[in-house]
Amino acid sequence: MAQLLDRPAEQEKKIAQQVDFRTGNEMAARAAKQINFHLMGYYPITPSTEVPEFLDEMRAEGEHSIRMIPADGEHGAAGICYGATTGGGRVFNATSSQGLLYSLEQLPVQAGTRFPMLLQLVNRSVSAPLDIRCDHSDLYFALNLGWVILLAREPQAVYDMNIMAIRIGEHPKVRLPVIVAYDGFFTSHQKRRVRYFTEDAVVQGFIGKAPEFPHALDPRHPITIGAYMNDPDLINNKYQLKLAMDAACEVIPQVFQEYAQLSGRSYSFLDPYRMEDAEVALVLLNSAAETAKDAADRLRDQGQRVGVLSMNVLRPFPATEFRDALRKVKAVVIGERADSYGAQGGPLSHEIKAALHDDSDNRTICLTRVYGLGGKDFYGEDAEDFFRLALEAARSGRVETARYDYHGVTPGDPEKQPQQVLPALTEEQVTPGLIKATVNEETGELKVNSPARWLLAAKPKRIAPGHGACPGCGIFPALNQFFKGIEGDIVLLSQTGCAEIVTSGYPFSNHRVTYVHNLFQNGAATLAGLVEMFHERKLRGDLPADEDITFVMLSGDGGMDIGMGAALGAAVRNHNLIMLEYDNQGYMNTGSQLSYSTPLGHMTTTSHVGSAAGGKAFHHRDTPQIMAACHIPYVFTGTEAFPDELVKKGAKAQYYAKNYGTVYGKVLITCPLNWRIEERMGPEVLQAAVNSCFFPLYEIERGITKITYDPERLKKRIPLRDWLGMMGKSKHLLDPQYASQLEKAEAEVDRRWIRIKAMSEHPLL
Ligand SMILES: Cc1ncc(C[n+]2csc(CCOP(=O)(O)OP(=O)(O)O)c2C)c(N)n1
Ligand code: SF4
Ligand SMILES: [Mg+2]
Repeated sequence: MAQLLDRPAEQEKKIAQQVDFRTGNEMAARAAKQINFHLMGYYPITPSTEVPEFLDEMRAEGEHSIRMIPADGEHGAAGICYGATTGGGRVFNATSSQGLLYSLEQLPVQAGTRFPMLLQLVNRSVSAPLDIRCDHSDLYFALNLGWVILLAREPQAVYDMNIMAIRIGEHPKVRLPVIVAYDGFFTSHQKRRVRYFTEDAVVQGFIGKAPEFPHALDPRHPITIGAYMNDPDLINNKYQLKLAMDAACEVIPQVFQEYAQLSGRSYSFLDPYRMEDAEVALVLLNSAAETAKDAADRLRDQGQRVGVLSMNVLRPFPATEFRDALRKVKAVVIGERADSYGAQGGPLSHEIKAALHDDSDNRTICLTRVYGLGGKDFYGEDAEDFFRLALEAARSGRVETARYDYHGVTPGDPEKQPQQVLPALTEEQVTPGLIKATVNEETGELKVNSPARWLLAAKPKRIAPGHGACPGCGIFPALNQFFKGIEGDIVLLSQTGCAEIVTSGYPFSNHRVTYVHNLFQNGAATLAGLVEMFHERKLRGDLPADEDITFVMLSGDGGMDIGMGAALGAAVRNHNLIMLEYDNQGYMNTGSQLSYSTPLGHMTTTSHVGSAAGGKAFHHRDTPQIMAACHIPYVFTGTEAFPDELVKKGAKAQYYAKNYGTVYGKVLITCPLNWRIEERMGPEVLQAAVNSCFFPLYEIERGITKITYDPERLKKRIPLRDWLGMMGKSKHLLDPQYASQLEKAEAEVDRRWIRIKAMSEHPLL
C-alpha cells in the first residue's frame, strides 16, 4: 500500500483529487488518458484487454486523442509501438501472458535502442495448459529484457506507477522502456478505493513535455537506428544499458519523492510492513502481499514478530534494500507465483539469496514456496502457513522441511480418471457412404452426390452436444453441417477461440474425434507438422499404408489475423489439410473486440460508437482472396443459412485436401450475443448478409472462381442497409450521423461483389 503523507490542507485543496472506487485496469486507462500518449499499439488478451477497451470508449467520446492502432497480434503491436517510439512521441501498450511471450523478441530491441515507452503487463499464467488467471510466469519472462519493471499491488498503485513511469523512463540518464505489472483479476478487475487527479493538467505538469531525443522524423538530422554491431562495440553498448539501470536506481527514488509531494502518496523500492523488529518475514509480489499483511496483523496480535516485504520495483532489483531489510530477520519465506523449472526456486528466491550472500554477516534462512499458480487463491491461512514455516526455522535455526517446494498442491485421486462418456465413433458411423465427390471424366468437373438432408441427419455429429456455447451460437450448427460432408476419420486442430473454449474445458471434451489445441498464432503450422508426420510414419510402415485421415484446422476470424503468417506458410507449402475459418466478425470469446474481419463501421468493444467515432474505422479483410493468391487447390465461402451447399463444399474440401493439397474455407456464423440479435434470428441475418452481397457464396477450384449462389440472378438482392439494420452492432449506421461510413461500406461491398462476379464470369479467373 502507498504510504499516505501528512500534508497541509491548503496544498490538498490546490491539487484536487477525486476519490473513487475503481479497478486496476480502469486506473491504467485513466492514467493513460491523462498522460494522453501519442499512440497506443495493442492486441487484446485477457485480463489486460479492458485497458484498450476503456480507452477506446473514451476516445469515441473525444476524451483523449491517443491514436489507437489495433494490431494483427502482439508481435505486431510491439512492432507498432517500437516504430512509433522511433518517431519521438509517447507510446503505450498493454498485454498479458502469451501476448508478452509473442512480443518478446521485440522488447529487447526497444530497450537496446533506448526508446522509452510504457507497457502494462497484467499478469496471467503462461500456456500450456491454457489458463486466463493470474500468476507471474509471464512476468518472469520479462526480467531480462532491459526494461525497468514497476510493480503495483492495488489499483491506486497502478495509477501512480503509470504516471511516475513516464518520468523514470524518459529521464535522460535512463531512457528505458518501463513495464508496470499488476495481478490479473485480483488487481485488474477488483474495485478498490482510489484517488486520482481531477485535472489532467496536473498529470501533464508532472510528466512535462516528451523529451526531444534524436528521432526518425527529422530529415535534416538523419540518424541510424539499430545498426548492426559486433565485437568490441556490442559489449560496450550493453554496458551502457547496465549503466542506464544503475541510473534508474538513483532516478526512481527522486521521482517517487517528487510524486509524493504532489499526490500525498509515497513509494520506495520495497514495501515493508511491520518489519521494524520482525524476526521472520514473507516476501511476496503484488496482490498476495496485501493478503499476507492481514495475516501478519493476526500473528502480531498473538505476539509473533512477523512482517511482510513486498516490492514496488523489480528492475532494477533492489539488492541493497533487501540486504538492509532482512539483516536482522532470522528466516524468510519467499513466495513465488511461478517457478523456474529445475532451478530449485524462482528468480526472486535466487536474487534475494544472492543479495544476502553479499553480506557476510547475514544468517537469514531462506525458504521458497511456489504458490497460487493459474489464479489459485492465496488466503490469509496460506500466509499463516508460510509464517509458521519461517517461525519454525527461526526457532530451531534449521530447516526441517524442504527449502524449495510447492504450496497448495492436491494429490490426484487415481479412482477419478476422466471417463469417456460417449463411445468413440465407429468406422461405419463416420463412413456411411452417403456422400461422394467424383470427377466427371469428360468435363473434369468435380461433382458431389449428396443425399436428402434427413438421411444425412442420421450421421452422428463429431462434436457432441453439452458444450458451453451461448444459446443460438452459430458455430456448432455450421461445423456439424460442414463435417456431414466429410466421410471417414478426422483429426481436428482448434486454434484458441470460442469453439475451443466451450468444448474442451478440462476434464471434459465434446470432441468425438482426436482433438489438438494450439495457440492461435500457430495452428496451421502445427497441423502441417502433424500431417507430414502422418505421411512419414505411413511411408516408414509405422502406420498402416491404407490409414486415411482428413486433417482439419479450425480457426476463428481472429485466429486468421494473428495466425495469418502460419496459415500462409502452410498454404504455400500446400500441405494436405483443410483450414476452416468460422467468421463471427470479431474476437468473441475475449469480449467482442474488433478483428480484421469486422466490417467497416460495426461496433465492438475496441471500435466504439460515440460523438467522435462511428465504429470500426477500416474495411474487413478479404481472407478468401488472400488464400486464393497462394494458388491452393480449393477456396470456398459458406454459411449455415445455406446448409446443402455447405455440406457439398465439405465433401469437395475433403477431396481436394486428400488429392491436391491445402483447402481454405470461410464460414460466416452468427454470434447472437455480440451481434446483438435475437437468438432465433441467426439464419435470417446470415441470409441477409449473403443477399446483400456483403458475403458472396463462391468457390475457387484450382484457380477458377464460381459464384455458387447469385442473389442478383435470383432477384433476391437486398440493400446493405437492410442487413446492417438487423443487428444491434451495426444499426447505428442507418443514422444520418454516420452516413459517410454507410456510403463507404456500400461502395466497398459493391466493388468486391462486382469483382467476384467478373471473375466468376471469366473462364480463366
Ligand atoms: C498470443 C495471444 N494473444 C491473445 C490471446 C487472447 N485471445 C484468445 S482467443 C482470442 C480471439 C479469438 O478470436 P476468434 O479467432 O475470432 O475466435 P472467437 O473468439 O471469435 O470464436 C484472443 C484475442 C491469446 N490467447 N494469445
Ligand atoms: S460469444 Fe458468440 S461465438 Fe462465442 S459462444 Fe457465444 S454466441 Fe458463440
Ligand atoms: Mg471470431
